[in-house]
This record gives sequence, structure tokens and C-alpha cells, in this order.
Amino acid sequence: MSVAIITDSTSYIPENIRNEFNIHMVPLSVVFGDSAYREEVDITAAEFYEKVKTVEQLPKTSQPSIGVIMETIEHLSKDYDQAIIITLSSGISGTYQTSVTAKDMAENIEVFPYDSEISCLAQGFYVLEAAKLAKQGKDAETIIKRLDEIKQSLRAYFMVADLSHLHRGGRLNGAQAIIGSMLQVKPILHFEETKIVPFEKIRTEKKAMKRIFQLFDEDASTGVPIQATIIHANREEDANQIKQQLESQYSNVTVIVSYFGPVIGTHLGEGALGLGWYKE
Ligand code: MYR
Repeated sequence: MSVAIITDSTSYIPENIRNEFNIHMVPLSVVFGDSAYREEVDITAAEFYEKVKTVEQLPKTSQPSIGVIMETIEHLSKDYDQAIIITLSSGISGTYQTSVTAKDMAENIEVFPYDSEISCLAQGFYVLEAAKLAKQGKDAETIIKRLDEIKQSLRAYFMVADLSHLHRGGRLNGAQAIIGSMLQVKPILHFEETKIVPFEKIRTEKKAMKRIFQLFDEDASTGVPIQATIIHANREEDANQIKQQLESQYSNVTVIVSYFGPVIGTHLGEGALGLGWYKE
């Protein structure tokens, strides 16, 4: 049984790793005025954070069309029996739902849409594990069982410099009543049942990071091997410093530095930071 692994671009797995692990990618886009840019194809994260400073009207984002997803699947159906499409959370984008439609339309290949219920490299953890297992010859059902196991221990918390981006894009749930006061603070955010909700209201970034490290310590201090990612929106130096700090504090922890690319960056704004991890 040969299984193709497809991800959308928001897992932000660098091209060389995608090529190495035979991972296929369908891009989401950022739209500035009338011009759409497919992230990771037409625009890099660095270019995006530069461009956004120069425009009056903030960009919008769009999911891949059914046509693009079908094209990818049809191409893969020549060489594979099954395909798993691992998408960003269904509560923040229609990409998962479009993959479900693609499953129904696909011929000559069995398609399995998988809702990561998260995004960025935390979603990428599912993709990398799936690619590893597919290479070992495992079938889609076995791979999905393993992804569900990862979901049991996967946790991710993040914070933004300015909540108004998330609020404007309509991707912040459960905060309507306190949104006015929350714009002044740095709440820790996380995903609950596929949607972004505030986890705790904290006044400063320093205290918010301290609390995120405390949450991380609950798992890291047990000594089990942990794969983590620190994700940043144009603040690589801080992210590298956090990686060093965590890896020197815990011998059981490996941290990958990753980034909020153009699509996710549109909704979080520059300066966001997140920490995600799972028990390997
Ligand atoms: C679309 O237009 O379909 C894409 C919408 C993307 C919304 C992104 C909202 C922020 C996600 C934060 C992920 C943090 C993961 C650690």
C-alpha cells in the first residue's frame, strides 16, 4: 500500500524537508488588494513581514481552491493508492472541509482528510510523523491511528503583540464579552475544539511566557521525550534564545524553531510567539 502525504502550507515545513520526506504541499494565499500570493511559493515569511509594513490596507487570506486540491490528488493517484491530507484546524479555515469534498470527488485513490485541530509546526508534527510512517510502508489507517495518539499529548499555547488582528479576522472565540479590556493585555491563547480561545488573561508578555513555560514544565519535567517547537512572527532571535534555554534545562526535550508564515501572520500580527509540543 503506498500512501501520499499532503499538507497545506500553514504547517510551514521548509521545502528541503518536504522534498526529503516526500511531502506534498497545497498553498493558502495572502491577498493584498487584487493580488494574491501563494505563501511558501510566491511570498516568503520575511517578504511578507516587510510588505505588510508598506501597505495601507491589511491583507486577507484565502484557502486553496477545490481545483488545486483535486489537481494535486489526481497527479498523485498515478503513483499512490491512498492519500492523507493533513490540514490546519477546521475551526479557523475551510481547508479541511474542502479536503472532505475532494475525498468524495477523487477517483482511483482513497483520500483521508485529517483535521490537525491546530496549525503551524504543531500541525507539521503530524505531517512529519505521517511521512515517516508512509515511508515505512504503513497504510493510511495505521498512520491515522498514530496521529490520533499524538493528538492526545499535543499542546500549544501562543500569544500575540496585538489582539486586534485576530479580532478583525473573526478568529478569536469566547472573548466577546471581555474583548475591550483584553486588547490591552497579553492573554495566552490556545485551541479548544478546533477554535482559538483565551486560555488565561495575563498583563505582560514576560508573565505570559513564564506561564507558558510552567505549562510546558508539567510535561517536560516527567522526563519523557518531548518534541517541541517555538514559533515566532519575525522574532527569530528570541525564538533561538528560548530553544537554547529549554534544551539546556531539559535533556529529554528537542526544540525546532519555526515561524508564523504569511497566512497565519496575517491573523496574529508581527511579534507573536507560540510554544507547541507532544510526548514522542
Ligand atoms: C484561511 O483564510 O482559510 C486561513 C485562515 C487562518 C486563520 C489563522 C488564525 C490564527 C492561527 C494561530 C495558530 C497558532 C498555532 C500554534
